[in-house]
Order: sequence, then C-alpha cells, then structure tokens
Amino acid sequence: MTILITGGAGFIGSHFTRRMVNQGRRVVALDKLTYAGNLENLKDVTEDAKPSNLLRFYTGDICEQRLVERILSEESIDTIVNFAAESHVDRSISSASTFIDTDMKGVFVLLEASKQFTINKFIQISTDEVYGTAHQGAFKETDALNPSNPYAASKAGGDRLAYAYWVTYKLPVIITRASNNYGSHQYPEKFIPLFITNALEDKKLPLYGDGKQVRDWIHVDDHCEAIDFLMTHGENGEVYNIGGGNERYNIDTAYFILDELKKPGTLIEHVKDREGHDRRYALDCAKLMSLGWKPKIRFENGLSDTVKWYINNQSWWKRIKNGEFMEYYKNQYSHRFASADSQIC
Ligand code: NAD
Ligand code: TDX
Repeated sequence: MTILITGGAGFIGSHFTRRMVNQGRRVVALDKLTYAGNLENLKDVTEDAKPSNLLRFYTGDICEQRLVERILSEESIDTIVNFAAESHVDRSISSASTFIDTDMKGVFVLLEASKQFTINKFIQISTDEVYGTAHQGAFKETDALNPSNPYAASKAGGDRLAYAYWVTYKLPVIITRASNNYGSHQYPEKFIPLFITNALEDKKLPLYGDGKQVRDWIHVDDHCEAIDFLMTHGENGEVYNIGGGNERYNIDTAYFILDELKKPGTLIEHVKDREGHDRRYALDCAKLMSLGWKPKIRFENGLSDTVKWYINNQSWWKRIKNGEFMEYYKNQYSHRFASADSQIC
C-alpha cells in the first residue's frame, strides 16, 4: 500500500509523513514548497528512513492535473491524504486567490484523478473553521456549515466537493474536521509559535481584541493518530470531527506561554482585532470516540513540550523569521501595534 500525502512538508503533513514512514509504510509526498513548506521538517525521515526508499518526495502543485495523474499511475497509490492547503486565516483576509486555487481547485484535481485510478481511500483534511463560530454547545458533523473568512470558505468548498464525489461517484472519501493544532515545526505565523518565538526574542505578543476568543487545541500527534485510526476504522462518505477537548481563552494561552518562558505579562499587547474573527470553536467528537479513539495529550503538558521544542530549535524558526516572514509580519502587524516600541522588525 502506498500513501500519497499532499502537503507533506508542512506542519501537520510532515508529522503524518514521519508517523507513516516510522510504521514502515511507503509514502509519496507531494508538496509545492510554498512559504509554509519546509523540507527540513522531514529531515529525520529522509535521512534515517530504513529502508530509505520508503519516502519519495515530489515538489509540485496539487492543481497540476498532469503531475497528479502521473503520480497516481506511476506510484501505485492506494490511499490519498490531502493536507495540502493555504492554511492561514490572516493571509486569506489579505488576499484569497491562492486559497481558492489550492483549497478548492486543488481538491477538485485530486478527486478527478482519483476517479480514474484505483484509490481505496481519499481522506480530505478539512477543519473546524467550516462551522463558523460556536455560540453555544459544540458542533456535530451534521450541523450546517457557516464559514466566515475566505480560508474557512475555501476549505468548506473542498470539504463539500469531496463529499459530492462520494455521493455521485462512490469515490471512497472520508472527511476530517480537526480543531486548532499545536506542536513542533508549526510555521511561526500561527498564534502559538508566533507568541513563543516573539517572547523568546523579547518582542511584543500581538493579542487580537480582548483575547477572550476560545480555541480548542489538539496536539499534532493526537491529530495524526486520529487520521491514522480513521484510515482503518472510518466509514466511507462520513465526516469526523477531531477535537482535543482543550477549550482555552487565547489570553490564558498567552499567559501560560509567558509563564513557561519566565517572561513578563507586559509583553502582551492588545491589538486591532482580526476582521470577521470567529469568537469560539468547539467540536462534539462523540462520533469518533464511539469508534474507540480519544486524544491523549493534556494541553498544558503538550504546550510545555512545544515551548521546549522552540527553545531547543532556534535555528529552525530563526531561519524562517529572517526570510519572507519579516515582510509578511510588517504588513500584517505594523498598523496594529499602537506603541512605537513594539519592535516590529
Ligand atoms: P501548513 O501551512 O503548515 O502546510 C501546508 C503545506 O501544503 C505546505 O507544506 C505547503 O507547501 C503545501 N501546499 C500549499 N499549497 C500547495 C499546493 N497547491 N500543492 C501542493 N502543496 C501545497 O498547514 P498545516 O497547519 O500543516 O495544515 C495542514 C492541513 O490541515 C490543511 O489542509 C489545513 O486546512 C488543515 N487543518 C489545519 C489545522 C491547524 O490548526 N493547523 C487545523 C485543522 C485543519
Ligand atoms: O497574532 C495573532 N494574534 C492572535 O490573537 C494570531 C496569529 C492569532 N491570534 C488569535 C486568533 C485566533 O483566535 O489566536 C487564535 C488562533 O489563531 P491562528 O493560529 O491564526 O489559528 P485560527 O485562525 O484559529 O485557525 C487555525 O485553526 C484552524 C489554523 O490556522 C487553521 O489552518 C485551522 O484550519
């Protein structure tokens, strides 16, 4: 069985690739290596994979029909796990075009190619953001989708397109909707790695609005384990929520990070809020749990380990923060900070 993992050089995709290779499974990874893709994330499996032919890497775009078809025909792909996406909400608010390309058109290309070849499982990695904000309770898989930013809307498009290929063509699709992931190798534009690395550099932490937004955090290892579990135990045509059961206010997470690093609370600066900011995400995961899976990692333990990883791997994130990231950070944050000493650069 060969698994095609798209987005395999990104945050979650690289963790999943490592997990599969370490289990002795043959993996083909396809990744465009956008700003978020990083071959360093796969260093340990590309160098140490035994036998080393377990992982084959293609640099390329999931929107390229001919490339996708060639990989499916030449590599005897049995399972596809589609992680490839533009994944950052703030970037989608600034410019949505690549989100429409990858998160919708890219899914279409993968589904169409899968129709032509014998694919036994197509797992579309969707997100809890497709439900929109949870005013009360927690979303079930059957709840209506109400995406409220361009990223979430494009992911909802990919999510429903995958479902349509099950209903219409009986393509064996499973859709997963996970909550906010955290862990090692996460690109430092996202909340947790941005706050850890800014604090390590004694820079301000830009907390949007009042910081009372709620996110349900899941450790990336728990998320990858759940996907692995669903590859065997999930039913075709079904959607599965994957949550960590760790709802936290952003402001509490920010203070936890500062406490771990022994840095002062004064580093937090409340800044202009994100447009259309979803106030709360919450998932009801009873469906997945009824199959026998539940998350194992307690948020505070996982976050403490994550903080240690960023302390011990400064060359990984400093290289990123010195590159394209700096331009992005200035554009995204310079108008948000009120104080002149917020050390944008
Ligand atoms: P990421 O941005 O770290 O990685 C995305 C990867 O996809 C990168 O390696 C990038 O180079 C690659 N990519 C982008 N466009 C591509 C294209 N056109 N063709 C091929 N490769 C392309 O994202 P992530 O946080 O690892 O998220 C992975 C998936 O999980 C995404 O589908 C995302 O929507 C979903 N998800 C993420 C979270 C989260 O909290 N991070 C939560 C739920 C769901
Ligand atoms: O500088 C910041 N300040 C801040 O207060 C950033 C970058 C974020 N935030 C807040 C916004 C959110 O309430 O922190 C929370 C988390 O923000 P992000 O890390 O941008 O994640 P979010 O918008 O919740 O989306 C994430 O979860 C769902 C992932 O980025 C998506 O890929 C996933 O689908």
